[in-house]
Amino acid sequence: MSNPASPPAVGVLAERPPLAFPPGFLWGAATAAYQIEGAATAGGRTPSIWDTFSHTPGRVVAGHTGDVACDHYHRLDSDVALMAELGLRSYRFSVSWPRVQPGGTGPINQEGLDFYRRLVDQLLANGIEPWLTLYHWDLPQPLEDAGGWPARDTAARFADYAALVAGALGDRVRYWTTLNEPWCSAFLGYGSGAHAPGRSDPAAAVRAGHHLLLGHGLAVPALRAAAQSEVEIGVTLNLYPVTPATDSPGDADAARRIDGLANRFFLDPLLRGSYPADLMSDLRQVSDFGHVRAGDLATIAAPLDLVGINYYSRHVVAAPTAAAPPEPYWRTPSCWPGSEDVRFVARGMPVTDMDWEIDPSGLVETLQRVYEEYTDLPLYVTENGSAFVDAVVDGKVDDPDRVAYFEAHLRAAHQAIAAGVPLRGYFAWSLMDNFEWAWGYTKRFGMIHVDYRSQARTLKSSGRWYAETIRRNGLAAQ
Ligand code: IFM
Repeated sequence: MSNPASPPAVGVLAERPPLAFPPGFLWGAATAAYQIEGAATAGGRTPSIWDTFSHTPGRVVAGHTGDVACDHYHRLDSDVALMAELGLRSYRFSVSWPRVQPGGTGPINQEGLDFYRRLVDQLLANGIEPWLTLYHWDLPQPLEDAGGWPARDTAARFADYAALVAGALGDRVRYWTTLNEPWCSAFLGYGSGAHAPGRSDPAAAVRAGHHLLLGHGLAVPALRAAAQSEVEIGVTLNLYPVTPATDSPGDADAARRIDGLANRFFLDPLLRGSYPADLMSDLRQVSDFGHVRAGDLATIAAPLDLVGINYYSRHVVAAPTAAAPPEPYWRTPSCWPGSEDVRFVARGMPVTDMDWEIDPSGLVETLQRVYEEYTDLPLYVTENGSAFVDAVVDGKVDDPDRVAYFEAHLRAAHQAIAAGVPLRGYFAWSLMDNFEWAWGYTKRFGMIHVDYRSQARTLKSSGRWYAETIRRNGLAAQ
């Protein structure tokens, strides 16, 4: 007699059940302006900090720049046709600030704006919900010259820009994200210097973080007032579960510190209206938080309609030791002011081409944490994806590792929904291969392969798989 509790006989694979997502689940793909548009000087666009940075020798791998990128600016029609082919329900893109408001102040640049109006209209015509991010790292260079994000005035300039764009597109775009991943803007841009503008000054990074939050808080009501229809406004954070490598008190404290800098620095002001006391104490050698003025935190905690979460991996950390191994740029000590001595530990799990450990359970944890500890607002995974080395063979790109990554993370997203998390949508990163910041074009995240010489687009097998997932509104049994 067979025992019902015993595992399946050898050679019989347990079938994974099909998973249906809730009706109306928003299936999307995401990109960002500097990573795909190119046309760096077209239509009145002026330089952003990423133009300056990428043109500075030694800053980006192989001297790559976003001058041409995927030339999306000139290929809008055919790119939207590809989105329609994928069956996307939504497309998350960012507006290039220096394209629509060259220099970062003054009136709107009609030619720049027209590009986004055409994009939005074409999306709508194809039944694709536009999702607009106002700031995905391309600060107009003159604003950096005037002090950049460490300067308080930049927050006010951002709110003006938000109102300009909302006044122009608020009648047709429903979903708005103010900032994408302010941790990166603050701590990679001004802490480690691995991202534009390439400054390495921990105190400036902390001020930048605050002024990004303040800019968000000022932009939310400005945007709502300027839009001529009902809009849903949120912010996108790149969140990481932070796990101690062992149960030692030292490792637990390392995890607390990194969690403070990576997650709570942003979540607490936005959703609780305060900075965590332990974080401020950890940062006391770096900043006395004298840049925080009365009323700032109430401004930052402006009521939102949704929260966007970008999830890629987990941080596993340990207390300092004398010999810390070299780390990828985003784990360099200068990204973590006040916690420079914490060690990031690799667990030997499979990694992507970014060297990021593949850990879908971290997505469930992150979604549950935000819901249980911070907010019952609708949540969206506004980015999730993986870089792998892809090859075009006989005109085709087969990328089973990326399919497996998406599948595992969508199973995790479904698990979170089943546990009660109000997750309303998922955006694959990325629609197409693109300029991966300091890595230039050497890392490919796309569901569409881009040949940067010919600009030919090839749908990868992950793109076909995602299209089928959208069509089914869920995952098939395997
Ligand atoms: O390419 C980036 C994107 O711009 C922001 N989130 C992470 C992605 C992969 O590194």
